[in-house]
Amino acid sequence: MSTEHTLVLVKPDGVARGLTGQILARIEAKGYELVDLKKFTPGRELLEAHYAEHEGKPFYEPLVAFMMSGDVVAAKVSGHRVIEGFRSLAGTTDPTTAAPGTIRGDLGRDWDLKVQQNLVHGSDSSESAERELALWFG
Ligand code: DAT
Ligand code: MG
Repeated sequence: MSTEHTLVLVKPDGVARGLTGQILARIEAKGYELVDLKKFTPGRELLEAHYAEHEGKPFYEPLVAFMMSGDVVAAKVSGHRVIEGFRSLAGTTDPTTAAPGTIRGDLGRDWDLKVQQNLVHGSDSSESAERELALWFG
């Protein structure tokens, strides 16, 4: 078995709504390991580096502002194929139409025209995971 690592963020909407425990429980119930956890309000510099691929898109500024609006819980999660597996648990980006059974589909919906408040972030590839884990966990 080859173990990989991914970055999961419970975004400010998830923390503010008291869903952190439920979200982390789904990750553990799937059989993944929570290797490291921290809770804090991220600053602009970290978020701009994290979301560099989206710079210039219409939702970029609202996204950074939303992510700075309160505490997030960052998790380093490990397991076989966890990058793909967590993306599948999270569901598609738009929480209004994400499939039932997923975190976004069961617990989320859209509240804002400018940015989708979709409860969680998960790295989308091994390159992203490595880059993002270095940013959030050093
Ligand atoms: P994901 O979080 O599913 O990997 P992404 O990387 O394409 O999605 O976008 C990052 C975040 O930006 C996403 O979680 C919510 C927000 N976002 C993406 N596309 C959007 C859109 N068309 N309108 C509003 N917000 C959007
Ligand atoms: Mg993404």
